[in-house]
Amino acid sequence: MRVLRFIPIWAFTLLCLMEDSSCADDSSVVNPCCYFPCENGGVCVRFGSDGYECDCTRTGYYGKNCSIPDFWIRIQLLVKPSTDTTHFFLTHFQWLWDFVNNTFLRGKIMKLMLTLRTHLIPTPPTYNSKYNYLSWESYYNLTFYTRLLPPIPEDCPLPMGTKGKAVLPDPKLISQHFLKRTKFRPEPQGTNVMFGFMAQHFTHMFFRTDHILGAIYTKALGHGVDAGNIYGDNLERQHLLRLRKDGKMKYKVLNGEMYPPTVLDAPVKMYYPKHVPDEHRLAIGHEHFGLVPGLCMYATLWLREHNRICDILKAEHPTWDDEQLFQTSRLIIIGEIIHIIIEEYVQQLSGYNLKLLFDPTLLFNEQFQYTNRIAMEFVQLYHWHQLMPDTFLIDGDEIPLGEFLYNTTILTHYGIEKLVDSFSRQHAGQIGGGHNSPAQLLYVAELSLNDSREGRIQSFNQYRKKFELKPYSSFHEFTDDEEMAEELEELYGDIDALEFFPGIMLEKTRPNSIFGESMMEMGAPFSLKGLMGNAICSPQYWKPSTFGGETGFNIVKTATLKKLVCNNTKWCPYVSYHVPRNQEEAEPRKPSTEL
Ligand code: FL2
Repeated sequence: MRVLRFIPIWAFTLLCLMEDSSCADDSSVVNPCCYFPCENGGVCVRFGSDGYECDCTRTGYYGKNCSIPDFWIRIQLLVKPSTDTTHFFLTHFQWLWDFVNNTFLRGKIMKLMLTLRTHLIPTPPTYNSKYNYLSWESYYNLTFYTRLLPPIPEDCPLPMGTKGKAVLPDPKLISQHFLKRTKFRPEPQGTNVMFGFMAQHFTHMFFRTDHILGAIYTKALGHGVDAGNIYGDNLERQHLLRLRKDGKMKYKVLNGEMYPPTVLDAPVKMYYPKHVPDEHRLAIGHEHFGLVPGLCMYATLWLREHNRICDILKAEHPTWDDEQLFQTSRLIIIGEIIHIIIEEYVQQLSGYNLKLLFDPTLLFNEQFQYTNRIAMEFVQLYHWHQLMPDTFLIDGDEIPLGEFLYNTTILTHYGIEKLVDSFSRQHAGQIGGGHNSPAQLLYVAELSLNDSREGRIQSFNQYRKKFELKPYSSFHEFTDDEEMAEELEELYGDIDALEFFPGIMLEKTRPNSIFGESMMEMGAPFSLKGLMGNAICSPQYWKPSTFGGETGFNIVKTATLKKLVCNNTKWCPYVSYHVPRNQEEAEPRKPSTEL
């Protein structure tokens, strides 16, 4: 078998040499893997110049292209409800969920969702943007983002493989024509600007593309929730930001309140416009966070929370040194972040009536690996600039987006309470459906599209299949916007050539929802694997001693956004990830309001 396979190549080479022709041997032969022939997770391996084999091992399918389901898969396919059915069920029947949420069923269903979702993420990680086959380098080298699907082979005849046009559309055209906001469209689930800044603050700890090395590399080697946006993503930066006393972070006191230090006190690299003097340059874990007041607000809140926890730990452990107080506080902060993200942030995002539960013990009897690697596809789908409004309404003032960004005085001018209150009351924009990205931020979408081409990311429909969704058969099925469907068809030529990024952003939204089916069904597995795959969720770590005892463990287990704010402010503003839903929430808050 082996020998036979090599004869044609050998013969071909000889022929080449004898004929003395240019041996640009296979220019006429298309790499068969460019057709993406292997279905259901089968791996395409090229043999000879025009042969291929699909490795269907443990996919549950067999046949030349892994297209025939075995007995068990057949049964599963029969009983499995569609994702749209499941979604409808989870977002309706409030009375049923009111019951479920108060029984053991809440944990059971949460466990089922966690396992079903996280099983879609390969672990250990597989490909990266340089290797479309398994390699030690790809597994071991943490400077790469990983990839769920391998890159489109370099030698394919067309940019998307074998389908679509010879030239992909200009990124500027995509952004200007399909993404650019025409009129602000509020997000129908009631998501607010407070959520928008949390999304940005949270994700930028693990989305840190290294633009010097290229789009396929990351600077965040923690590959998950490590709070590197608070403490810095390397030891040197962390030490510059630390007070080196009682485990605390450096800070500055202004109007009797704690704020981040300036670069004069904590000399770390920060990006600011040239005209900003050093005494106004705040020093924060992430070098870009000084540019956006909403991010400075979260940075201040987490700084205060860290130092507050240090006080609590020190009171119980007077013998602990600075290092132990710092390290333990950091673990508590990471726990709080995961808790708030799952039970409040993802809750808001999902629109589910099931009350989401953060309880790592749910997975202790399951096959689950406590590792995570950030995927380039996750980076691509999390471009949610549509959330940003055109104008911020803060304490009666109207501040256009353009004057809000790069403004270093807003934070201390209004103070944390008024910013939280205003951001929590203001509607965010709808993410899905197109025509809702602020013009000032379109360049980011263009960069993202360029990155996706540099990484040779496979088509949107390929990813639909990877996440067990039905591939779209036409642009009209993909979007209800007739004009958009026709224009996209004109630009891409074939629905199977539609790129991942425009696909995920422009897909029709679900009724009254923040975005479409694909963003949700693809985002959730990445997100939940990253949150639950954290070391602190493992059986070795998830115990009181890790967090300095029951006190710290309870802080993690009962963390809320409201406590994060109100334990660290003088008065308690309206604080939530959704705009007020009733009269009581809409009631104005004053400096006298207590937690
Ligand atoms: C995109 C999607 C999610 C998170 C980040 C980006 C997301 C995560 C989980 C869920 C829904 C999402 C649902 C609630 C889930 O499966 O929970 F949209 C168990």
